[in-house]
Amino acid sequence: MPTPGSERIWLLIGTALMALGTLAFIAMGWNEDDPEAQEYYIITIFIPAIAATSYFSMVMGFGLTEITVAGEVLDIYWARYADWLFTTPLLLVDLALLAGADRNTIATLVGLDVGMIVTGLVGALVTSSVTMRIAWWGISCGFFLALLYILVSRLSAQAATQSGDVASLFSTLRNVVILLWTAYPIVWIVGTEGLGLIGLYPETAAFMVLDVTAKVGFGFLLLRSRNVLDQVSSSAPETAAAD
Ligand SMILES: *C/C=C(C)/C=C/C=C(C)/C=C/C1=C(C)CCCC1(C)C
Repeated sequence: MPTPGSERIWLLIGTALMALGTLAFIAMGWNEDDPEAQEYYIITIFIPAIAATSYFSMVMGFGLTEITVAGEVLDIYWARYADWLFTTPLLLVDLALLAGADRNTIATLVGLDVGMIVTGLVGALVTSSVTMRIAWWGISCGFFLALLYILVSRLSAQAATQSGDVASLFSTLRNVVILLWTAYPIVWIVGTEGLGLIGLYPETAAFMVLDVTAKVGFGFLLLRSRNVLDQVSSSAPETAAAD
């Protein structure tokens, strides 16, 4: 039986892996001098860098608050949401750049994403009742479903006009996002924030594995395809800046 606070081991491992991911991406981008390919490196480096600081704040107990719901004390790691508020839009911008998306599509994706994270945070902090927490989870899932819809419809249609290699890298990364991101609301609802079917120890481990895969794993898949990134710059001439 894990003792209270023992979930911090996973937070410590998360901090280390995010920091290593950041350093690896910096090293991978060091010799990139095409400004448009550099965009991907800059965005993708910030993702694990932000997560590393958030994880560190949770290890240190800063990103943690205690709330009482129906007489039960819950440990809520609010710093996750601060991390996700910035890192999930950056992940979507990476995907959107690959797809050669227009500005409206990017704005729609980011808006839905911010809606999802902010309402998820409300769900995590509401103390009135478990039902009310689950209602906010449901609202957040609504934003998430709309986001998934834009990913598979509009964004995929735009990616299909890109060259074969770019389109195929896009679909790989899009599928990784759909699969991994769908696990988050499930972990949340079975975990301590929701129904409490699993404890904080396994929940923290699950979020750590998901976060590292969705950020560092995603980043490796994207940045190792340097020849593909060079093709995007030539095939998608700054549509967003031109209009
Ligand atoms: C690197 C961090 C990532 C990719 C985080 C993704 C987070 C989500 C897709 C969270 C979704 C949630 C809902 C859809 C319902 C409410 C609870 C959340 C915030 C966990």
